[in-house]
Amino acid sequence: MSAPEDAARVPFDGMVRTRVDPALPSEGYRLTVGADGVEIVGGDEAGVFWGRQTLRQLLGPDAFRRAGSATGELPQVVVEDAPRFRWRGFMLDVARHFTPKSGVLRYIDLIAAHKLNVLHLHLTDDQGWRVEIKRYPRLTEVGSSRRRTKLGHGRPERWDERPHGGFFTQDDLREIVAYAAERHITVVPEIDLPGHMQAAIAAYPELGNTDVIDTAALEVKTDWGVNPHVLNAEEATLRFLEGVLEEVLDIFPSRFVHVGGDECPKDEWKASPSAQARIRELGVGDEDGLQSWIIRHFDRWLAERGRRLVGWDEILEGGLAEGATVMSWRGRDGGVTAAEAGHDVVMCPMQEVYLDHRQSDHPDEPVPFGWIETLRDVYAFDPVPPKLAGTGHAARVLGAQANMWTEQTENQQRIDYMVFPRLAAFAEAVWSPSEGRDYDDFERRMRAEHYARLDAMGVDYRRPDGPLP
Ligand code: TNX
Repeated sequence: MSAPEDAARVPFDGMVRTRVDPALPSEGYRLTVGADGVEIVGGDEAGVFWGRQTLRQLLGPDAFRRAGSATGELPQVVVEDAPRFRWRGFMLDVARHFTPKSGVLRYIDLIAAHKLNVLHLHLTDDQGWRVEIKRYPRLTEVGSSRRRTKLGHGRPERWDERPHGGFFTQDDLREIVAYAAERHITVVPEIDLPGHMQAAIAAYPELGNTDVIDTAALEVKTDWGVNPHVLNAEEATLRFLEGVLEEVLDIFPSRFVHVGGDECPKDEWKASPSAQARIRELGVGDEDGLQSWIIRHFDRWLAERGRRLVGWDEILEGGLAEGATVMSWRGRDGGVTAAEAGHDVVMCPMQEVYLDHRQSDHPDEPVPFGWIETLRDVYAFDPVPPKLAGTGHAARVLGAQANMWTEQTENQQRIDYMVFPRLAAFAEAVWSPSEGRDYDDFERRMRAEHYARLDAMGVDYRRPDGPLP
C-alpha cells in the first residue's frame, strides 16, 4: 500500500477509531486518514486487523520494527480494500527440520503483516513427529529425533552425522494457536497419513506392515523422498489414529483438519496378505480403494465432530471422500477435477508456489532444489486455474497456499531466504484482484518500500540482485 505522493500529510498520535460494519465484505475494511484523525471500519474484526496492517504500511518501515513507533505522519487517504480469497495460506514443514515455538510465533507476525490468514503446520513426517500426544508418548520420545540427516540431493551421499530433534508440547501449540488467533490467523494442523508415517512406525512398529517387513528395525528416516514404508490398514491402527486426532482436535479449534494422503506407495499393501484380506473384507477393490476408504473414514469421523477434512490431491485416487477439501499440489489438475465435482479446493501447485524451490540458476543459490520459481513467477500466479475461470466452479477455489518444505533448510535464516520476498508476491496474488496486477509496479513498490519493511522486521530475505550480498 502506498499513498499518492501529493496527498496532504497529517500528524498521527497513535489513536485509531475502529468499528465493525457488517455491510462491508468479510475481512474487508475502510481506512480513513482525515484532518480529524484515523478511522478503520472493518466488515468484521479481521477486517479491522487487516486495516491496521495497511496503516502500518502508510506509517513507513519503522512501524514494522519490534520496538517500532506507531506515531508519525500519515498521508490523507481513504483505502477501501477486501481480499479476493478467504484461504490465504502459508504452510511450514516443521517435521523435516524443526522450527521451535519462537520461530513459529515470529512467522505468525510475518504472515500477519502480509495479510495471510492460514498457517498450515505440517507436524508429522517420516523424518520426525513434532506434536506431543499424551496417550502415545513414544511418538515424541522416539519419533521426534533422528540420528543424522542427509545433506542435499547430490552424489556422493553426504550426511551431517549429528542428531536432529524437537517437538511442540501441547501447551506450546495452544500458545501458538492463541497467538495466531489474536492476529486473525487460523492454524491448520496436518497429521500426514497413511504414507509419510515412518517416524510413527519407528515409535510403534505395530502400525506398519509387519507381515511384509521387520518394522521393528525401522528408525526415524534420515533421508528424503517418497518412502515405501507406510501404515497398515488394520482396525487397531485406525483406533490409534483416532486417538491422535482426538488430542489434535483438542488443541486446534480450526474447522479444517489436514490428514495428508500424499505419496503413499502401495507396494507394501500389494505384498501384504493382511492388507489384501482387508481389501476383500471391505470390498474396496484394490490398494487405491483401500487408501480412499481410510480417508473416507476420517472424513466422516471429522464431520461427526464438526470438522472438515483437507487432503493433498492424491486423495482423489480411488474416489474422493464426500466432504473432502483438496489441496492441489502436483499441478492444477487435481484442483480442477475436485472443483468440478463440487469439492472445495485450495490451490498450491508446486510448479508455481513451492517456496522450497530455487529462485534462480545462479551457482551460489544456497538451496539448488527444484524448478526455478522467480519473484516474477510467483507474482504471476492466479489461484483460479484457466480451466475454471469464468465457470461456476471457480467459486470452489477457497484460495491458495504457498508451501515451505524444509528438507534443505535447517534454520530460520535459510527459511527466510526461501520464503521472502516471494511470500510478498504470493500475498498480493491471493489478496488483490487479478485485473490490473502489474509486475513492474510491484517490483517498484518492493524496492521503494517493502524491502525496507522486511529489513525492519529482521527478515533474511533474498536480495533483489542475487543470491549473495
Ligand atoms: C512433495 S507436496 C511432498 C513433500 C516434499 C515436497 C518437496 C507434498 C504433498 N509432498 O513431502 O517435501 O514434495 O518439494
